Amino acid sequence: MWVGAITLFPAMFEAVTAYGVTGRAVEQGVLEVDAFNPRDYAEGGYRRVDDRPYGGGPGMVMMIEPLRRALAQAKDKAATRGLTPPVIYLSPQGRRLTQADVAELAQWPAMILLCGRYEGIDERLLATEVDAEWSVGDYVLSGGELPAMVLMDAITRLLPGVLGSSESAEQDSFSDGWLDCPHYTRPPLCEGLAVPDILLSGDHQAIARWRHRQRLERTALRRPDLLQGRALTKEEQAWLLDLRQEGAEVQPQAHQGDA
Ligand code: 9D3
Repeated sequence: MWVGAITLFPAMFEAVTAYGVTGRAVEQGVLEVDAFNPRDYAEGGYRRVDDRPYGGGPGMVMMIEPLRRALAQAKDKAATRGLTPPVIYLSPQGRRLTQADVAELAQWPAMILLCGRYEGIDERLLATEVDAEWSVGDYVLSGGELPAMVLMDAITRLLPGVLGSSESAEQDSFSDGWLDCPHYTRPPLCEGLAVPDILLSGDHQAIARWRHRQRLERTALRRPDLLQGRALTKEEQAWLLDLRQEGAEVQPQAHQGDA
């Protein structure tokens, strides 16, 4: 996947391109990131990219022209590869990104990620240039770069060949959309805390069942919203009933077809 990043802070993207799973994807040529800095396309000795908002008020607004030229450069670069990427604007006004959205975006061969700073971008640039608008959550950040990197990281993990087979097998397991089970490694006893016996038993079927149940219980207790509207097997329903009888506050499962 080719990603063009429109950003006043291109160096921030080294966090993605130089480290870990995403860094390896860049080395493999599975991910390519080109940054385009509106500052490089700004005019005058001051290379201004922001200006005061019409109508008054605090903060500054990103100017249209430097952004338009940076976008045109990104599109030209993509075109040399036969690509016509959508322009995605990371913004608090966008739809909140989910794993399902990430999986759809991972199908594109290229995208241009537009990162705002200051109070935001002149609405006319957005109206004419932006194809989709995404938020990464309901909290206030200082700009679109970290959200763009969050999106790139989430997408890159889904690209063919990026994760090892053991890591990617996890993705199509039954538990997709549930919370993970607890994990343990050596030593078996640490400051009086033991690893659950079953994990040392060597009984792989029993271990799989225990993990399955842990996932369900943790999801029911911590993120009951993730279970709403999901069909559960008889055994899973029985586990939830046990949890409730142990005194936990677990919402009864809505059955498929219930409102
Ligand atoms: C304090 C400024 N706010 C006034 C009501 C508006 C505002 C402007 C710019 C809030 C945040 C930002 C910068 N944020 C992003 O560019 C951003 C973002 C975010 O802040 N939270 C979650 N997802 C995203 S995607 C882009």
